[in-house]
Amino acid sequence: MSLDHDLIALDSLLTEQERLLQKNVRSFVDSAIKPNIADWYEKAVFPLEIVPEMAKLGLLGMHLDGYGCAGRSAVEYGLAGAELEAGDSGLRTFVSVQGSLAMSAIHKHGSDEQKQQWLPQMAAGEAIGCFGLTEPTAGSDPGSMKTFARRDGSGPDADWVLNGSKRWIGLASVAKVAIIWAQTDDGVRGFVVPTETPGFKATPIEPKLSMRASIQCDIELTDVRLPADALLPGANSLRGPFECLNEARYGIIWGAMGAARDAWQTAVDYSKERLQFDKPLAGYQLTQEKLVNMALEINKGFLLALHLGRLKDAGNLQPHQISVGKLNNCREAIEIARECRTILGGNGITLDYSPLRHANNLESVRTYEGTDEVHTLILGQKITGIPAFR
Ligand code: TGC
Repeated sequence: MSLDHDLIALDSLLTEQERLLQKNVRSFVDSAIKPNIADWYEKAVFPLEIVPEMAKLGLLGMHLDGYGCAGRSAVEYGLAGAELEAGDSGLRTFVSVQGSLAMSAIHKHGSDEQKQQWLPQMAAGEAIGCFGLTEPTAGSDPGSMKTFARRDGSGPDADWVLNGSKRWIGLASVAKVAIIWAQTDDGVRGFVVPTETPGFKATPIEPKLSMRASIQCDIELTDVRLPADALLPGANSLRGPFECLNEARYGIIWGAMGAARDAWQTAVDYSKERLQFDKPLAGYQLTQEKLVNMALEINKGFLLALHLGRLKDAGNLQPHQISVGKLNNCREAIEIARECRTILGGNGITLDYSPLRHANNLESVRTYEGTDEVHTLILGQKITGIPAFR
């Protein structure tokens, strides 16, 4: 499939190395994901078999340094995310949960022993990780989490015992390790929990109308006993998980535009072939206006993503700027995917075409990692100085 959306020579803003990575991931998506995604989506399976291929491409923890990670730039991570989400949001979400959340938590906040133990096997795709922050009654307000970690005894070597529940945790039922955030007597702390630990139970949430080629789970933690060194030493408050969320939210800025681009290209191709009243749909002014308006937003969305990526690579990206990108690009992408469906008419509601699948997935993407409403209020606070959360 050709790609016609680039009206402003976006490619010219990329380096040779960035273009090569983009090309390699696109070709992986074209050969390994696109031919199978409708089947995976219909059957609601996450294709575990492609994890080793993603690892081989260096996509797991790709923007992290050392410990077997690829050490790629933020822009390269974003470009890969866009290509993966052009395949399906569920596949990009796996890379994001693995690299931006679970591995980032260990990389940013873990001890050297925790990094040595987990990061190489996670980068190699031999261990899947998940990130347990959200709870059944604590979504936008993770500070109200009820999961509690108590020390069993005194002194630095005392075990931790975790009790509570988590919800909407990506990949938890296939994960080997979970990063679990819990209240303690000293505030919110993070724990590295091997999922084989007695008392850890993950159950997929089914059936879903979105992200069907991905897994989201409930987790129950019942007297999960951990050694003292399961604590992430570098995370001392809610700031710990938020610093990981920044990474995942950044990836979404790119990913959402990848889904939009794929939906749009599908609509362009269809409209050129589909005849109505003896003329291709693409020849009607109404269709052209839709295609043009969507192309403008895709070009602007990618420009925004690239600008924020360059800021991130320079070490200057601020959390509120991530909110600008996540809010705008998710909002535009879902509108684009829905508008593309209109061009496909009735055929657009089948799994033969990607736009409605992308639109359904984007319902999740605009909700996780901070809803539209949360990012609006983060920006409202930035502009007015007044937090409207409480
Ligand atoms: P607040 O008091 O404002 O902040 C607490 C501490 O965190 C710091 N902080 C940040 N630090 C870095 N980056 C950010 N983006 C940060 N946002 C806040 C803050 O400076 C403070 O630090 P310190 O040192 O003083 O302790 O906390 P609040 O809860 O009142 O904040 C309000 C709000 C709404 C911004 C925050 O709660 C929020 O972002 N809520 C949305 C939560 C969210 O995104 N949840 C998604 C969870 S992950 C998930 O859904 C799983 S998806 C992946 C999967 O499939 O598993």
